[in-house]
Amino acid sequence: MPKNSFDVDRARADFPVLQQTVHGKPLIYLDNAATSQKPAAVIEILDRYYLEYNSNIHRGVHHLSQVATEAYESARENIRRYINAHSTKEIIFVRGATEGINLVAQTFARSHIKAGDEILITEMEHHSNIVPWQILAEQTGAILKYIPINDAGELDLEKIDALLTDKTKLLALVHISNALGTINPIEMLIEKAHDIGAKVLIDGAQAVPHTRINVIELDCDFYVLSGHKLFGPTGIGVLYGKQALLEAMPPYQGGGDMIKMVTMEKTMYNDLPHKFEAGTPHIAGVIGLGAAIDYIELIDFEGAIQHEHDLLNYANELADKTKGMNLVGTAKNKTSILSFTLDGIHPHDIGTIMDNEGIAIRAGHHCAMPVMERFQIPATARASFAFYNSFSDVDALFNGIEKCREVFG
Ligand code: 7TS
Repeated sequence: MPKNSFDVDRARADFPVLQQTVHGKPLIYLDNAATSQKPAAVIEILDRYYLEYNSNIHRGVHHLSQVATEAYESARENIRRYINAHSTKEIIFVRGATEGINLVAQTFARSHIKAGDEILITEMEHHSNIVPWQILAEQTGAILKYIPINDAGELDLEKIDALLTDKTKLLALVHISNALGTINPIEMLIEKAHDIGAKVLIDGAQAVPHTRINVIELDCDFYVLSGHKLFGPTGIGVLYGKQALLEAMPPYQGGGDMIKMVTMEKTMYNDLPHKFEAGTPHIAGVIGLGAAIDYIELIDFEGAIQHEHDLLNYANELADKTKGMNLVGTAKNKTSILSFTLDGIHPHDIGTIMDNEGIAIRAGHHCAMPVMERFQIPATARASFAFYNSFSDVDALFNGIEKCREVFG
C-alpha cells in the first residue's frame, strides 16, 4: 500500500455519520458518487443558520436579513474562488447539476440553436446531460449526436473530428463519468470545440469532489456542479457561465429577485447573477455549500486526491485477483469509481448482500442507461470512494464480494 501523508483517520473523524453500525456492522460507506457525507462543520453551519439568523435575503433592512444575505453572498464568493471564476456574477445558484444543465438548455441553447444545428454529447453521459438535449432537439429541430466510447470506457477520439463540424453549436460532456470513473480530456475537447466556434458545457458533478477545477484555465463556457456530492447539502448546486454569455441569455424562470422593475406591461431583469435566481433560493443550502468549501480548503486536498487514487489502485489489484469479477470502465485515466459485475450474480443481489454486511454500494444503471447498452449489461454494482474511505473499507468491499460468491455458490 502506498504511503501518503494524508491522514484518513483524522478526515473520518470529521464525518459524524460514519461513526455508526448498520445491521450490527460498522458502516462502510462506498456510495459517494450518489451523494457524499457531510462534515460536522457543514452540519453546524446549517444549525446556526436556522437557530440564529433564519430570514429571507436581499429584501429585509432588518438585522437577521442582513446577516443571512451576507452569509449567502459570501458563499458565492467561496465558490468563485474555489473554481477560479473571474466574478461572482458568473456563479448562479441552482438546485444541482441537473437544473444547471436544464437552465443552459432552455435559455442559452433554446435562443441560439435552430433546426439542423447539432449538439454533441457522449455515450457516457448521466441522463441529466442527455434528456435536456433530447427535449431541446424536439423543441427546435436540432440534431443530437454522441461521441462513442471504447471497450475501456474512454471516449473514442478518432471520431471527434468527424463529429465536430460547423453545424455543431454546443459540446456538452461529463468531466468524470459517474458510471465508469473515466476522467475525460476536457481541455483538449474544449479547445477543439472552440476552434469550430461551438460553446462547451462541462458536467462536473463527479469531478469537483475529486479534482481541482479552474474554469479560467479550462476556458469552458459553462460548468455545472452539485453541492451534495461536494460534502454540502442536497438541493443546491452551481452553474458557472462566462459573464458575456450569461448577460446575453434570456432568464430561466420569472419571479421575485430576478427583476429590477415590473410594470403591468413589461419587466426589466435584474443584473447577474440574480437574473437567474428567481424566488426565495435555498438559503441554508447555499450557506452550507459555502461551509463545505471552507472545509475542503482546510484539509490537504491534494493529499486527499492522491489518497483516492491509491484506494482505486488497491481495489484494482484486488479485483485482478478475484475470479468472476468484471470491471466496467478500465480507462487509463480514471478515479474513485469501481463499477463491476460478478459472474452469475445480479448486481442488485450484490447490493443486498453488501448491505447485510454494513457496506453501502449502489447497484443499477446509475442513470446512465446508454453506458449499460454500450456494454450490453442491465446494471453494475458500483463502489465509489471519497477521501474519508480507508484501505480497510476496500478490504471490507472485497470480503463482501467473497460473501456474495459464497451465498451464490
Ligand atoms: N451528472 C453526473 C455525472 C452525475 O453523476 C449526477 C448524479 C448528475 C449529473 C446529476 O446530479 P444531481 O445532483 O443534479 O442529481 N449522479 C448520481 C449517481 O451516480 N448516483 O446517484 C446520483
